[in-house]
Amino acid sequence: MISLAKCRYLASETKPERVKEAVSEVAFVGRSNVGKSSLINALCGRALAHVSGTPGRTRAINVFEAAPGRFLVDLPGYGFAKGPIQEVLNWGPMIETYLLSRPSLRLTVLVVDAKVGPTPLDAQMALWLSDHRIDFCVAASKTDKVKPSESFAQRKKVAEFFELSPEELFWMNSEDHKSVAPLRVEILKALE
Ligand SMILES: Nc1nc2c(ncn2[C@@H]2O[C@H](COP(=O)(O)OP(=O)(O)OP(=O)(O)O)[C@@H](O)[C@H]2O)c(=O)[nH]1
Ligand SMILES: [Mg+2]
Repeated sequence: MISLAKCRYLASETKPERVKEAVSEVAFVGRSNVGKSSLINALCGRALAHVSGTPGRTRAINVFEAAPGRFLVDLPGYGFAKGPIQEVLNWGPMIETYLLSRPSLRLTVLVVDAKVGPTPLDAQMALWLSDHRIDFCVAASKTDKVKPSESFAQRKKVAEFFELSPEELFWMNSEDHKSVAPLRVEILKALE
């Protein structure tokens, strides 16, 4: 039985081809600062991935291993810098090369901000994933920032954007470990 509680840090690489071969893996993508690293920590029940209030904290492909050859992959966020910095660091191509070069990739979790909703870059990412036949699910983060009275309507709105039903959109807040349980189930299924 795979357990995310046993997840440990494995490696940090800036070159996609340097990441070890896996049996199965789940990758996390999304806007910078949306809460990808926090989500990984919530899923694993401890502080594994670096979290920061400064966008662009995760700059490399960070790999965590839940069981031999079973990876969770924290990818750098997009959209925090425009122009030269983004180009020099080559982040877009790094993420895309990674996602296209992993036969073991079972699922990609696209994380979007629950309150902000999907941005044009998130829409582009979803389209890119679909175009490349990469299986993905959408997880809305920071749901604690949405007023409880608006929560249902907001969940429905974000879900509809991705042509999902509200129940198919994971709705979570990294401080509330119970809220990440349904996504954890999905991830464990993918890693099996
Ligand atoms: N209120 C609230 N804040 C959150 C939540 N998840 C993350 N944050 C905060 O959002 C900020 C960014 O979180 P990270 O997990 O570092 O975001 P990231 O997507 O990994 O960012 P990059 O590594 O820059 O791509 C931090 O200040 C977190 O504490 C959440 O569920 N609710
Ligand atoms: Mg991060």
